[in-house]
Amino acid sequence: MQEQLKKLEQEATEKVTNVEDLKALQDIQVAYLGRKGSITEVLRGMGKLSKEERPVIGELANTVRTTIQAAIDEKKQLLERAELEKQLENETIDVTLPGRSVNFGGKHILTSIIEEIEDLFIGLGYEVREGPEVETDYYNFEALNLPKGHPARDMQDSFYITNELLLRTHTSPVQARTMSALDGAEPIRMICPGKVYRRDSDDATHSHQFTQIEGLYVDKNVRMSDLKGTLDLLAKHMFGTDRDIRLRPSFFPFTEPSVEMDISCKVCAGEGCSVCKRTGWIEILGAGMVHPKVLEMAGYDPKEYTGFAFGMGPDRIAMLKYGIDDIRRFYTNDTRFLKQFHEA
Ligand code: FA5
Repeated sequence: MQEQLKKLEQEATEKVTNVEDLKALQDIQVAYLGRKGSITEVLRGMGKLSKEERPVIGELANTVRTTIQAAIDEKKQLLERAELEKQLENETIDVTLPGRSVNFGGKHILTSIIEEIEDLFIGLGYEVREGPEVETDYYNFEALNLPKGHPARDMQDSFYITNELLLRTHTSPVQARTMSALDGAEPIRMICPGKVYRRDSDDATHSHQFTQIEGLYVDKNVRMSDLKGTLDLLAKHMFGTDRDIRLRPSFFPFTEPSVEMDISCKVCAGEGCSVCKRTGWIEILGAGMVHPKVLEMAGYDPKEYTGFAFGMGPDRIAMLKYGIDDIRRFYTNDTRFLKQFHEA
């Protein structure tokens, strides 16, 4: 039995030395020291031994057990450390790898253009106002000298919600709203940026939803030359002095006389291209002296007060300023396009 125990000790410690993973080590522990393990099996035969032999074999069995357990414990520590090192090695962070970039948002180009125009007019003493995008027929048309059935309503194809409500086709209703609110009591200098909607077919320079900025100046002795000077300043501020502008006589029922302002096309340098419809010019705004009837309807005495108004398209201004070939780029949200205009 002594020999058997010695043999088991040798066999077990050898196996422990050669084992390479924790699971196999656990199996060795069970196979030799477990309740049904080899050492336990040997000790079961102790009953057959003489009184003298029993303590000797008992002591030896304990020593063998302790030796095997010590070998297993030592190996366990070694294997656990090796496993940890392997894990750490696999999880190493390569600090030289490029970091994950964060996508920063930025102002939409139209917002920047609107703010640039607002800054200019605030500097000239104008205040910035707002009006509703769902507008009444009265403010969108009637208060602007466009009664129901007036043929000039066809100039602005509209999205009606009910007979009396529509998506505003221009920012001019804010003129009428501002004047009516003040009811002839004081002079006005205001601009109003906002979204407008028309049943226009989309093409390079037309969108069914676009932006406008309205301007209104009402006071005593406001003249056409004031309007011209203001528009000239606007053009120089937005485009510099090297771009040509022209004013053409036009017609709007709410202004008399009326003009339209064109800027020379930047895409083709005035040569003619698809953006300017081969004319070398792009229309950016309509303007004129406020019609006496409009002043009167809003409570201003046209004998005492005169005024000018303008409505411009910031979309077209952005196109002309940056040589953008299609208005639809502002609304299709291709971030590669929009990012070009983000401030660094
Ligand atoms: C008007 O909307 C008038 N309310 C402007 C006005 C205001 C005249 C005050 C007199 C006094 P018009 O329809 O021309 O006018 O539009 C004005 C500007 O909006 C145009 O010059 C153009 O720059 C822009 N615009 C018009 N239609 C579109 C469209 N479908 N897509 C993009 N921009 C447009």
